[in-house]
Amino acid sequence: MDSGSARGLALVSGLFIVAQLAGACATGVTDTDIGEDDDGAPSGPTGAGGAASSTGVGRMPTSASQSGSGGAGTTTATTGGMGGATTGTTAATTTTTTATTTTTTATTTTTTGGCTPVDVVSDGGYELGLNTPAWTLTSTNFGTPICDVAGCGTGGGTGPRSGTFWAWFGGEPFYSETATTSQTFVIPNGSMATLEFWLEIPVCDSILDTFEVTMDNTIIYAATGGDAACGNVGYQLKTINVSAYADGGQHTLMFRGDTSALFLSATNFMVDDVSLTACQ
Ligand SMILES: [Ca+2]
Repeated sequence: MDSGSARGLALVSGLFIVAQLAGACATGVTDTDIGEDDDGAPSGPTGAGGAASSTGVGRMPTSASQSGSGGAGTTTATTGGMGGATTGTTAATTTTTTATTTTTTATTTTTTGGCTPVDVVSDGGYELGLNTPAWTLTSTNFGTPICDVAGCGTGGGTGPRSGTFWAWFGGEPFYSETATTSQTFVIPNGSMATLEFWLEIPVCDSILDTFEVTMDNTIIYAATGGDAACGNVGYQLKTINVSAYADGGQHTLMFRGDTSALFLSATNFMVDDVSLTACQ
């Protein structure tokens, strides 16, 4: 009797687990919706149930009802909490890298001998919103490259790496799109300067699509729609030595995406958490 009851109980439990798994699979289908509808209707977090058509990777048209320029306080808070980037001289970008970078801070600070690291980029996390005054913004189709999830969707990617906003280059399945964010600042005269930014390329359409980072119109980083990172969800840190520009003069940093719609899909270059750290 007892063993029979136990088996019966096990069978019921097993059926319950199967039912749970089936439920989990059904939920997973919803999650396969990797982008936004292009019809302008907010799809919301529920998505379209995983149709996964080629248009699903595009960006929603920017609407006028965006939440706008909130979040400045968030930027300040996260920057203050960081303490140092990969080189240890950066005032950091986001809380998620804190564990990695904190350990290098003390070392580098001492080895640079009196260097006072300063991040010359304003609003490097784009948290001042869709029309952040810290950056000069252009976009052929969307008015601004700056996105939040509510306005743009995620294009198959993470969305913001930190905070609420990030810069999305591309995202247009049917038309050519050129988008830029640029900023001019003075890089102190010193021995070193390091540019860091986080890049994600969750979807690619064509190798002809390009992403470039320039300093004074000189390309210092480039990727294409044929990049090895295409299709990878998750931001990757890019670190570029820009010490050649540490001369006390003004310099202009630009992020630029040029994407076509060759195969009627989108290439999505996502950028967040930009910093340029120099000694002064
Ligand atoms: Ca951000």
